[in-house]
Amino acid sequence: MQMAMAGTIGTLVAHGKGILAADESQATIRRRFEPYEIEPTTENQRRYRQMLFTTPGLAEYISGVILYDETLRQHADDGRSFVALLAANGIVPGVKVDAGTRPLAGAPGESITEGLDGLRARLEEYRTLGARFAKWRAVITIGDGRPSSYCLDTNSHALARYTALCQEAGLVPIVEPEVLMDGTHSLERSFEVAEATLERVFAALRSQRVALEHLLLKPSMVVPGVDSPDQAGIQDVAEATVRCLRRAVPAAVPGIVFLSGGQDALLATAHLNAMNAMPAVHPPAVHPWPLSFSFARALQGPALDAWRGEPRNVPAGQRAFRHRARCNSAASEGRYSPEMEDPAAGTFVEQVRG
Ligand code: 5MM
Repeated sequence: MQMAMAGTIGTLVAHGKGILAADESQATIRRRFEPYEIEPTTENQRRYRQMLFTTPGLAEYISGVILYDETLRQHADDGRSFVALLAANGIVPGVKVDAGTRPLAGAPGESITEGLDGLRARLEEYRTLGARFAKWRAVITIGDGRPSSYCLDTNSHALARYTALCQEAGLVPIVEPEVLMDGTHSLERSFEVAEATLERVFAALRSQRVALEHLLLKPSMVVPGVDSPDQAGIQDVAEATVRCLRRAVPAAVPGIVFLSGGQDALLATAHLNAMNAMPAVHPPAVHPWPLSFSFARALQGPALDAWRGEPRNVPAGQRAFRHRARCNSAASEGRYSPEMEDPAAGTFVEQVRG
């Protein structure tokens, strides 16, 4: 079991590769489709995911895909299950196993992620269906009096319960404590909350006898609130994020794959790249763990924008998707440059050059 998990982790964090998060729940995919007036039918969701998963050359940049329960059971037009299709291309199928967030009793404005009831049996089924890794997302908000210590503890406890059950079932757990970007908070406040969150999460993991060597961490980058008057530069974000991770994440963890959290797609790539190309800050330029990506919006956004639900736009959607996958692959090795973007991204090139 442990050998198998180590093998899966090695594949997921292979050099120059990252993970596509395509595990949007019904409510989330409805929100993503809405601006394009795409009906969120089961068939449209299947066609959208098929476009992503059949993108030519994807396996060069993408090592794994996180699926939603329904997608894990769906098939491509050629009759192959999505799981079989991905596996045939050397891409590891994974699955979101949490049941989403609900209000945390006694903590107004905070949430707890549910889904522990019956999880052991569900993990068995997911394994049989071909999943090799799993994901559970906890959501932490920053605001007046938030996050509460109570919220950090209950979410860390649930994350650790999930992680222990995954390891028992031989599925690699991705541990995702997302600190939301919503708010007016500063970069410093974001740092404090990220550090406190990671400390609680790793304390809970240890107390629940989890093997740190057999999990992947999926954290947020340390960024100021989206409405903060003091936005941070690319280097500031990269340095704050790496400093925070170095303080809170044990070196035994075999890989860190960031979420994008609603950042502009190109900026998320630039942040990841800056972290992987910072010899001047932390010589030598080697971090204790590979730093890669497990993006949803920052990988899919431009593809969805090109596709717009139209069959004739599939090639354009796949081009846009492959392009972002390629740029993020380069960023995971610190060799991304804004020149890799289209001429249409000229403004961004100038912004990065400063
Ligand atoms: C794809 O979205 C994932 C599931 O969200 P819901 O359960 O709310 O539908 C989400 O966990 C996602 O994997 C991460 O947040 C990363 O996505 P971003 O867009 O932040 O990179």
